[in-house]
Amino acid sequence: KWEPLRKVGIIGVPFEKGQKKYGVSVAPAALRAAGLIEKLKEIEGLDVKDYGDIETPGIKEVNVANMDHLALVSACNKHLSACVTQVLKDNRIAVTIGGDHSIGLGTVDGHYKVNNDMILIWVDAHADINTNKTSDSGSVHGMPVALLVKEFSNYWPYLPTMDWQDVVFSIKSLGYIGLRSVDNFERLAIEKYKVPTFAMEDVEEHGIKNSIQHVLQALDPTNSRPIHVSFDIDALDALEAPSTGTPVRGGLTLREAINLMEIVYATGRLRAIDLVEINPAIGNEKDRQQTIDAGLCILKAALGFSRRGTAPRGVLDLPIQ
Ligand code: B3U
Ligand code: MN
Ligand code: MN
Repeated sequence: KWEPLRKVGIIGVPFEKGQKKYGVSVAPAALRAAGLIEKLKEIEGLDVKDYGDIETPGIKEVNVANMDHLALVSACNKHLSACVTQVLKDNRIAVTIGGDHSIGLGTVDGHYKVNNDMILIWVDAHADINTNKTSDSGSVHGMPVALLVKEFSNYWPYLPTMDWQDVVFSIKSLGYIGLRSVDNFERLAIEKYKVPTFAMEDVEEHGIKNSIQHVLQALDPTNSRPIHVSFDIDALDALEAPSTGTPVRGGLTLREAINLMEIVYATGRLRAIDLVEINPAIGNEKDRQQTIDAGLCILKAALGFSRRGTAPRGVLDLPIQ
């Protein structure tokens, strides 16, 4: 029987070279300034440890066709992977604050090293499963899933600087929620490998509760595997989270995202969360606050905050005059 783990470790990753816009690297500082650590500490019974931000050393670039800044992406993720492994070995849920979504490479690699039976729920408007052959952008934040899964090894050339990565995670352990901007070859991959996917059309039909439950059930029918949720803030509707690099209209409401996280929390099996692609440099002050606040609500829901409220522990009556 699984019980929610009540200890978390926070890792900030001020990294933005997986995409082209300035600003995602500011998100860890912006979330901290908005009270991230304090707000998580307010959650009843939650032990929060801040592991700080990871640094990416300046490094010599390599040239790989249609793959921007591979050497930097690789160096950042190698370091991040080791940090996530450390947090999990400290028996804490690894909460990684990006940064762009290329950092999903390091978080999943680091998680897999501790829990090789983990399942991965990718919550995103995009599928992020392009190779450098199928990508229109050359941005690695559209490729992390393709880099992670062993079934894709034939689709990649030799990638210099990436030797540290053991490509052992299986696409059979992956599910998607929230998709609504999927490239042609990405769709082919989802169909070829039968990835359990609740795109926005399916969320529409089944509701968010059944959608996440179906994905969890499909990946893990016996409810026995640790869960990693990689949450791209652009899964939310562009009206709910405007400060992000590639917003797409018609996405999840914040209520749906909170409910999804509450359901994952309730399994007791959540072991890692990534929150990525918040870009505080996009939009006005209200957009920024709204997006950061949405991110905080999502993390709180994943870590046991109850919208019903929590009665004081061990207290049976109201204070008497
Ligand atoms: N699929 C496109 C667009 C994209 C992916 N992820 C984001 N945008 N945020 C690509 O570039 O691969
Ligand atoms: Mn993404
Ligand atoms: Mn996205």
